[in-house]
Amino acid sequence: MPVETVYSAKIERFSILDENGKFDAKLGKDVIPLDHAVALYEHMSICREYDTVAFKLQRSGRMGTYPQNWGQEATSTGAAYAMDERDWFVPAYRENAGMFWRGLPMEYVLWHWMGDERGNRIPEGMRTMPLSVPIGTQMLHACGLAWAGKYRGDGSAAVTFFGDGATSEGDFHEAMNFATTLELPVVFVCQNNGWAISTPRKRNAGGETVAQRGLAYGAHCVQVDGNDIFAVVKVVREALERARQEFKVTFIEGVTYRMGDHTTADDARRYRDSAELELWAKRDPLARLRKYLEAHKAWDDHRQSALEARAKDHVGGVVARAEGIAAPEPADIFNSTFASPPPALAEQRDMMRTNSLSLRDAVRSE
Ligand SMILES: Cc1ncc(C[n+]2csc(CCOP(=O)(O)OP(=O)(O)O)c2C)c(N)n1
Ligand SMILES: [Mg+2]
Repeated sequence: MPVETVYSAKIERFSILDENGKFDAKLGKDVIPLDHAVALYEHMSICREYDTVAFKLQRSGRMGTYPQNWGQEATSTGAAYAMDERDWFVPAYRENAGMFWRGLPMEYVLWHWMGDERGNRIPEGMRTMPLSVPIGTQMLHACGLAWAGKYRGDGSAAVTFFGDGATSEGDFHEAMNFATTLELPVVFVCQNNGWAISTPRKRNAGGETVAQRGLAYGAHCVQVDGNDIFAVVKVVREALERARQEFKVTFIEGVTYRMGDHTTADDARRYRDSAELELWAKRDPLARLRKYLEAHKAWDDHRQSALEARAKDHVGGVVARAEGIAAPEPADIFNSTFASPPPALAEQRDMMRTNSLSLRDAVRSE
């Protein structure tokens, strides 16, 4: 019996705008018009300011834990830009910039991290899911949303985001299996930021690339420079066409880097080399887009200072709105999981109501 190759594969890596601002005119043709590139740069810059302010809110005791998105803005913004309104955006927790591009008011994410459920009630019709902290669960939700879209024939697709570490969770494999065998219009976007808390990528996911993890399921798999918004838009746009027209699943590995700590509860200096940070600072997604815009005479120092002032102003308004609403009732933590709570939870809720009432009465009577 001869030996035949029954399967072989390769992973292609897409890059259009490199870290020095060098642009591949052939691959990058018609991907993002110049005026849109300006709008995307302004958006990501405002999101960067937001991220810095959110970090300070936590440090000054005005918010709970916060995971910085710093350095990863291009992957989610590029994907959101490539999507239609009918598509579902299904994030983890480093996709603020993409959620905001979809139109989510910025105070919602602050409310979430302030422990207020109102941050998870996404405005009707936005087709954006609340951010997901349990690692991997959202990929299965994306499959359900895509399945519903396929059943209804509404032409929608679901784009879900997760980290490199999440690809070692069972949920990832179940979602890939589900999506590929049922031929669902799902695009899987892995933000490979090099780390899963303090575990480096090579220790949390084997193989040369993370992208190849999708091959076993029969997904179309590509790697992209996740800090290059042009390349991200191109691969997500193609993946959405593949999803809509052929119900073929795409797995995209966006190679990026987490510039901050894992969350505000972490100190990455304990396990990470500063040389790595310096290397990735040079690959910053905003800096390279600014170089591109300057080369096309669409940006200058004057516009930059005006933008920085506008970003500060805008984010200041967001914080005022986030802090300006009445505090939630403690018993509200029981109200957002079940339509009708199971008896054990109802009992705990009632107990909490009684306790917080008696606590309030005790304080008042003092
Ligand atoms: C189901 C589950 N297990 C464990 C955790 C604790 N946890 C929080 S973040 C994280 C690492 C995630 O790494 P990765 O998927 O690479 O995402 P990143 O934080 O790097 O964006 C872990 C294990 C969790 N939130 N949920
Ligand atoms: Mg990671």
